Amino acid sequence: MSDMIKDIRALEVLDSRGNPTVRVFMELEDGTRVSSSVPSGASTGEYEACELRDGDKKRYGGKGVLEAVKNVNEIIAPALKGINATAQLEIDKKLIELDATKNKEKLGANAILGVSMATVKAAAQSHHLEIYEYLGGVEACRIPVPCMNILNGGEHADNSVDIQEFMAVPFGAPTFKEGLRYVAETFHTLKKLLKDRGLATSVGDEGGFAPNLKSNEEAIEIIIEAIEKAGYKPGVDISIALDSAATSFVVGKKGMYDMKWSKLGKKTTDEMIEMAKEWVKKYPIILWEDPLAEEDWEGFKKFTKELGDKIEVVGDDIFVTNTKFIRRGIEEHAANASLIKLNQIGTVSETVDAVKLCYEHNWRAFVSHRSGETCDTFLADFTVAMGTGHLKSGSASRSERLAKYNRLLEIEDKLGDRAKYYWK
Ligand code: 2PG
Ligand code: MG
Repeated sequence: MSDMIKDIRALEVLDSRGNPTVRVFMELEDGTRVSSSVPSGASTGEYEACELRDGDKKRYGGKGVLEAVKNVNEIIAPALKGINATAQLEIDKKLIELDATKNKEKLGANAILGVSMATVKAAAQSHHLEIYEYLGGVEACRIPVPCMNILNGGEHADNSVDIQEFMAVPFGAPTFKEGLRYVAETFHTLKKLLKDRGLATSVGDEGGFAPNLKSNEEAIEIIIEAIEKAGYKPGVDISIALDSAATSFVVGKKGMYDMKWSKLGKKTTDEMIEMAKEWVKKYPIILWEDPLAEEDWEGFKKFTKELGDKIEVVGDDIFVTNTKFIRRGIEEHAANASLIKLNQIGTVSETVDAVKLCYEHNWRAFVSHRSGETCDTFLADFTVAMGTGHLKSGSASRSERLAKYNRLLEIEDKLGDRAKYYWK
């Protein structure tokens, strides 16, 4: 029986925010059947691959993806039928050629990625391999440290906190299973602390709490308290990672930021860096993503010069998982790590290229979910296959977030003694 692609079909389904997204079904000649669902961001970088939306205001406020679905069914499916599912590079190349635009705006990166991921899944299943084994081979045994986003702000919540993500990072745990327990317990302790203070315990898009606090620093302080009350040592067992998603703070002219949610007021790039330096001195911060806006390359360089030897400086909106921008970042020392989101670039092979480029230059690669997710767990396998050592998949609530963490528990269990867990 052959692993040739027999059929590809797409369907419009809903993501964790109730917005339409693309699900792709693939069937091989040997009877293998898989499906794959595409996530969607809220705080998106300007140069991300295009997420094709119908724009028909009569359906889902214009967010329908029927065009992308049609592109899979009518353009992509006929072009890929008969190709072996193991020919990932050939298939991804064909998808890029069929689209033939710079940012995948013709077919839609949502259509393309759905097919690209489904191809990996189908090939793995057809050859009786786990996805991480198929993609990563014998080397795939490093389980990532789960950077758990326990407090949400910015564009991901309706509260008074500017920083989009406050993550608890159990880098001192001996295994993934234990690390996940450390931060899940911290999450529950935080809930109790918030409740005791009469603060809201409702959650944001990524499952973290979204209370109205007086300041961003109060958020860090209450998390440190939660870590301690849960029985762990801040900076030893669990550290803190931040994603400012600072592109969402930009106002007026370049290099001006407005931390509007907390009403902290306007800050220049230099003032943002000074604030970060102070926080890094004061708090056990291990990683800082998008401390500045996507167009503030000079600021990123300065930030990295000041703090790059102390913490991991991750670029998300500035690099958008695109080797062109990551390469510039490496040359200009604008960070020391890149965020990795499959749908920012649109195919699995291009995402692998982005990770490899980071490794070649001693950068780290930080794999990420999107704020709009599905229960697809491809991300977990992908992270193990790439051996990135860390990932973020939201909090200890909302099943679409936990689906990835639970899959990692499964992989760690399956790998047994071969599983490795360490931060760096
Ligand atoms: C981010 C992501 C994921 P979004 O900024 O890193 O946490 O958010 O998917 O909204 O871009
Ligand atoms: Mg980000």
